[in-house]
Amino acid sequence: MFTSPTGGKEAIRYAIDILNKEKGIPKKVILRSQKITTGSTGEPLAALPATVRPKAGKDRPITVGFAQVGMESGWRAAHNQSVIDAAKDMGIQLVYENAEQSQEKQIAILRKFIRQKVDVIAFSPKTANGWDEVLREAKNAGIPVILSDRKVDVEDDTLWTAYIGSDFREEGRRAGRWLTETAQPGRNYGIAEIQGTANSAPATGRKTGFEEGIAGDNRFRIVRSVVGDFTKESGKVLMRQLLRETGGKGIDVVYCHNDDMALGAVEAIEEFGLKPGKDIMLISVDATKSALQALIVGKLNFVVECNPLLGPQLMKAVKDLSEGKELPVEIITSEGVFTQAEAKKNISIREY
Ligand code: GYE
Repeated sequence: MFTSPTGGKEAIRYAIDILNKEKGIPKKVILRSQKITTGSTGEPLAALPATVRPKAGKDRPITVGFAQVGMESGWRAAHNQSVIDAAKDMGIQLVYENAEQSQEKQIAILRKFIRQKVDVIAFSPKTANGWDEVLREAKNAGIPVILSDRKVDVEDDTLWTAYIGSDFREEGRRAGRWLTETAQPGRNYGIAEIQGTANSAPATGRKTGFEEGIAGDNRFRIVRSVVGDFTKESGKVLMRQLLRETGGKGIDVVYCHNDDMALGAVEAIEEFGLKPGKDIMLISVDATKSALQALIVGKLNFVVECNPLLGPQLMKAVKDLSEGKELPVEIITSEGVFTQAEAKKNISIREY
């Protein structure tokens, strides 16, 4: 049997937080539906995630172990700073480690946090799989885990307490929808896709969503789909390869899963002697300042926002946990899209 939470308590709580002008109010929350089974003597058993342990003393700050995935992009740098600043603002002790794009290192860091008996673990999982064992160890140690920015794919979803981040599939759909709405009628378009890190939640979601966004429109065909790693270098190298393989023919649009790869692709297209944004259209995701600047000068054509400023929502979730509140299973952040006109209007107020 599964519970279906009404959301009344949470609605009032968030309304009070909004009135109190609390930081980190999410755009959308999804509540956890609990699986109820019966125990050996027939008593109902709810499968629950770990909850934060009672505080040893009132004056001891909450300790959060944060395992960052790497420093691969402008988005990641903004995300990183947002987490560090929010911990400081909210008086939360942050134990920070960076896994430098290695899942092995990230797992070792989580084990170190478990040994250190932190109150809460938060991390941005590099890829979706391979976390069941270490998350089981965290749950057995009674340490709640909050997923920041990327989800995991595990057998038992009570191994993590909450996910705070974006709807990547919707980001992909927004990119695809813009293309169908602005492309010329009756013309065929060859699309090259430069994906983010293989098996990472953003790459999987953005790929699926984009295909959904252009589905049924026979003007579009994805002629190449290659795998990068969200770095500018990977975008440049892969775009060079695509241009070499095709002689620059048959690729009308490049859809990049993040800005850094798109800006790398721009450089490769210019090197090849073509005009990015004109000879070849480019669509990107993240909406960092450098991408909006490229959009303004016409080297990119459309940018979908992915909000990296998740720190306040993460630390508010930690605070709510420490006060014994139950967290929503998903806390989705708000984000939009940018055409060249919107980039010109907003560039000066962008925080990252
Ligand atoms: O799009 C990219 C970063 O996980 C949403 O990872 C994040 C992605 C983001 O390297 O720039």
